[in-house]
Amino acid sequence: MTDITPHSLLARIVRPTDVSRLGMDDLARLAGELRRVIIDQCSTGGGHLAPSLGVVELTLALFKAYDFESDKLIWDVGHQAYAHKLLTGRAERFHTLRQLDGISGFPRMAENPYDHFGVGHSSTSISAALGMAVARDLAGQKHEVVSVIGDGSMTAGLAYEGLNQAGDMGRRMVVVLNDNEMSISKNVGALSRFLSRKLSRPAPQRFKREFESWLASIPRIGKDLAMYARRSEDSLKTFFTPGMLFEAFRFTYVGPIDGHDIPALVDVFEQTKGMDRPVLVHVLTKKGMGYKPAETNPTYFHGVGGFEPETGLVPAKPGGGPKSYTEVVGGTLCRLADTDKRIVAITAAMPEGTGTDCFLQRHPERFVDVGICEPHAVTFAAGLAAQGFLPAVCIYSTFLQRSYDQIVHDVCLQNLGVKFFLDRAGLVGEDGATHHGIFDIAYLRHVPNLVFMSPKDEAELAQMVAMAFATPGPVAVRYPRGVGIGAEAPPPPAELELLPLGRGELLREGADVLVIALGSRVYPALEGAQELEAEHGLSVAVFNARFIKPLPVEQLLELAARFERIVTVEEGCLAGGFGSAVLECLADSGLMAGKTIRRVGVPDAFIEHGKPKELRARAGIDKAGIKAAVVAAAGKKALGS
Ligand SMILES: Cc1ncc(C[n+]2csc(CCOP(=O)(O)OP(=O)(O)O)c2C)c(N)n1
Repeated sequence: MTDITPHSLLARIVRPTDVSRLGMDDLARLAGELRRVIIDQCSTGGGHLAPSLGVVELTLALFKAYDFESDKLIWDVGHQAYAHKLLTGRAERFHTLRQLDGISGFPRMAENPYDHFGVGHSSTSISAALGMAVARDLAGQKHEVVSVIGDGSMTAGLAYEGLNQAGDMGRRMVVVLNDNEMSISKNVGALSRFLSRKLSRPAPQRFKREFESWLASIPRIGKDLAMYARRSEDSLKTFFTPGMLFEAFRFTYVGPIDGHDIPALVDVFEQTKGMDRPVLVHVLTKKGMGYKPAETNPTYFHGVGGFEPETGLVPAKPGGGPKSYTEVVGGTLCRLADTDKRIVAITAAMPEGTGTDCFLQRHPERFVDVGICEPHAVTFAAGLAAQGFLPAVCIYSTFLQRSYDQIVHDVCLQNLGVKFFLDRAGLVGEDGATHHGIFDIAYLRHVPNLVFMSPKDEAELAQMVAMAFATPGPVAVRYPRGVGIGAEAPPPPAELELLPLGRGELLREGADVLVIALGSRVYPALEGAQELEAEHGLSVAVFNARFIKPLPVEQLLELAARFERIVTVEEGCLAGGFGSAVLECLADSGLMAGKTIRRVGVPDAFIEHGKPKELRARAGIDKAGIKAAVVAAAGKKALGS
């Protein structure tokens, strides 16, 4: 529980101007208070601790220098915005962070007038800031526009599209590059190396000196060249510092600046205000700053569940529980790759989140972290597949949304053997609307050549991973966040029985209603069916579809010929989802006449944050929701008539 004492500075702050009135000493004190509240809250309710701790001083300096009553502030990803939330009238409700009906873990325009742009997916801030700068100029207004983007988020092409346009348009805006050398894990990519502080270390400095003296040694023109290089705007200093890159994008580069030095930051932001052009302020911060456990292990504390605040220790989980779906995919991929040297694992900045960190340990030469650039990950995989490799693209369902065109145009159109593993498919919980993986069925099931499946439990998931590599062409598997149901451990991959393509399994016979369930909803449907039998005497059959594409058409038609009342169940959006596919199949086969069909799935609305269990209940896709739909489909029969 967050403790904000009445005597604290934080208790007196409800809007940004309350911060800008404070002197430097009070700002330093406030930084300490913010850290304590953020650590306390994350220790009980979980959240993005390390990113938020890293920008406490930066946030205060921005609030001191700018007037966010009129100036605009856009956080990239928004997982670092807890101090921002606490300073904008949400301290009282901070204990509800990420909870059902509480405040969101990310900035949201609907939540607060100082959340100027909603975020969750990375690398959008520069584009949005440019849009706001152009809107300001069109409207004849004068305010400042500031965006804050991390070095990890700068690995996405979208960030460069924004820089490219912003530099060309030359509008007044400030991009703050929050460089902590980390994404969730260690940051990757050539830019990350380029930004690296190693630039100011002896070797490159010596290289600069040597380069200058080499220039000077060129007969006749050398001395002039060296002098020109030293003096000109494109001087060697600029050339060999991060400024070079941003100056090439026509940004004025300022930095690097210590991102924990509030007076220095305020000074720089005040100066940039007079510049009528795009400016990039390069700020160096430490992820997890001010909390030793998070400083020492920023990857673990990037996004955490509960922990012991004094020590940072995490309560030990009782051993021997079911494995997570993520672990099953990572483990199965590793073992398949032991014998099949064509398998390459690809992650977009989430080795731990996708379980591919074990692949990195076991097969480092065939593991690639491309950074936060899901579209590139897919086309990169297509290139590998075109040369006979079998890339496993492991990306959360929500982030794969970005790669739709690459999936269609680069992979499926060419029928390339890219295997997609969509983690966190379904309602993910506390991260909320930006992170739920509920659209993948709708955005993939119409793409030709793709085989698309979803397992009922972790054992079936292992079979599907093996099947993905035994099936030619593109294959996708979707599976939920969290642990499995405790299904019996599958045999080693080589001994796994391959599933028949496009065939599901009838798990429960029945006479009154047929439930056609997919993936995570199969077991709730089974349990619901058992309860309905006991409670209402309803006889409910349950079919595990397994395949979204190709649909188990033959079996569906046989079953549909027997049942007048049908319920489809999925953990995905109803519009264009699995139930829609079943309806299309029945309609196309002329089997709709006289049938009562209900679809259970996520309704046409964005689902907010909360515990997965609470959200499934609210969306009507939990066991109770399934039972209600079956009862409704059964009609009079359910009432015993
Ligand atoms: C499109 C997309 N892919 C993946 C993620 C998951 N993600 C959240 S934060 C993060 C790392 C961001 O690194 P950086 O911008 O440097 O911020 P830091 O956490 O280091 O402060 C990642 C990969 C995301 N939010 N959006």
